[in-house]
Amino acid sequence: IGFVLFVSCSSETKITLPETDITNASVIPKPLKIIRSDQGFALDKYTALIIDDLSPDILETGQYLVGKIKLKTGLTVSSIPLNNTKSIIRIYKSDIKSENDEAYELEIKKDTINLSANTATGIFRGIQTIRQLIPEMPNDSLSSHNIWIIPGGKIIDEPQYEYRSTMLDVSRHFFDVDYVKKYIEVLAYYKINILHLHLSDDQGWRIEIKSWPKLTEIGGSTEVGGGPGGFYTQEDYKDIVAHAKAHHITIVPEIDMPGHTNAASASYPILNGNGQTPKLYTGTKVGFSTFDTRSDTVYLFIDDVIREISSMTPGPYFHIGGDESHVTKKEDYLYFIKRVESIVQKCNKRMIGWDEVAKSDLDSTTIVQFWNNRENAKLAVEKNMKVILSPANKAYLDMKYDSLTKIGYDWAGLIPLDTAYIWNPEDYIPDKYILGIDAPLWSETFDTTSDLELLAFPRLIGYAELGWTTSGNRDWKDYRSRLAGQADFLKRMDINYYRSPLIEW
Ligand code: TNX
Repeated sequence: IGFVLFVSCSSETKITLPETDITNASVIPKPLKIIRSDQGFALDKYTALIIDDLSPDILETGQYLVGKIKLKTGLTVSSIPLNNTKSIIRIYKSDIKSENDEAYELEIKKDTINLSANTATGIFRGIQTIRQLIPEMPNDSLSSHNIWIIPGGKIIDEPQYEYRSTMLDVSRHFFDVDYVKKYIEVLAYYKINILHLHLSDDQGWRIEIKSWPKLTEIGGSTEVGGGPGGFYTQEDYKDIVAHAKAHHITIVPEIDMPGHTNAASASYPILNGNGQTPKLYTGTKVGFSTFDTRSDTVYLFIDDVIREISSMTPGPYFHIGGDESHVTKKEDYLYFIKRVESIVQKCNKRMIGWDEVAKSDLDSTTIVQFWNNRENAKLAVEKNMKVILSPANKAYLDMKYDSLTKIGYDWAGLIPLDTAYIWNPEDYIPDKYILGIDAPLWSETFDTTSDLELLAFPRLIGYAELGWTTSGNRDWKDYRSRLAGQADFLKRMDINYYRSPLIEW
């Protein structure tokens, strides 16, 4: 959307009026309630931002908004009203009705924007909505100086699910701290609140463990295709966690085991228990490695790994993988998963595992991530466990869009934009068991950030909406036009994306 053109009755003069219908705005995810008022707010060089709260986390969100307005419009919003100030953005904590921690209310009037929430996170989510409502271009026919008209009305909003995630596989190919930080900034814009990092696999161990230094020295030294690999030092990891936290995003670390552990065993051969030192692996096969599940040393090792990572991870979750352990005996697998669960709990984290873990005798607080096997998801529900949905044929970011996509896989099918968007988590399991959704991006088939982005965008934007917006508020046609409205943002962020022919970009 841009500006609506009105031709006046006296014919000659053409006046450009701004779009003032807030229900036409390209906001993603679609908010819970939008009420239009048609009284646009004028953002200009005199606009001030007033924060009625002294807590540092709220003040920080205000600073963040000032920075983002500057980036998009060039305007420096003042923190005190100026002589000519006619419009004020007000941020404050208040008792809004919702009990959801991420809920916010936004009221946009002619001279004021009121953004309120019960928490800094709610404010932060609301700020993303404000950012998306600011038009790309100023409307200079209204005044001698530039004015960005924000459409007026009221938005009452909160997410449907508390876990709205994407996973990045930094093991098959490594992506550095600066890139992950940029990625986090884009996720935040679409109100995604979890970044799941797949930190270990057969091809690479990517996180420094002080008590087992060879993991990164050896296990981090290569990747699929034989490239140089890499790893995060603990300082790097803390840096990522802090950047995520500043964007109200939780990092979920994953150490995949007992399968997918070739890089670990190549670093410390004692872990596989078969008396052999495996070579570093740079191929793309899965399911050939396993830890020795009956070795106490293995559990000492896992204890150290989970403890060191947990101590740097403020979020409540620890993902232990558990998928495709094809060379681990069934009883060994079940025993292993249960024993690892107790280690995770000892470190005060809630365990997450890929759906195979549901077969083990686990605590109902443990979370099952459905990716492939519906029986496993059913088992989880029977055990009263919460489930994260990642159905591979709908939510896998590494599947090709169509047969022409140069990278990606198609083992779970092709996933064009409509297939990615048009499905309901509730069609898989009853709503009360759904913690949320996670869209995984496995990285076997690409090694550049431009290819990474081509697979992630724009599908990830649709998964952000699936996690936030209720099914009654989702509509493919309406989404299509709002998605077209994201092109300017993606361009500004220098994000590569697939120009799907289904969208009128
Ligand atoms: C299956 S999904 C895997 C990954 C692969 C992916 C490729 C899952 C839990 N395991 O190891 O990278 O397929 O699409």
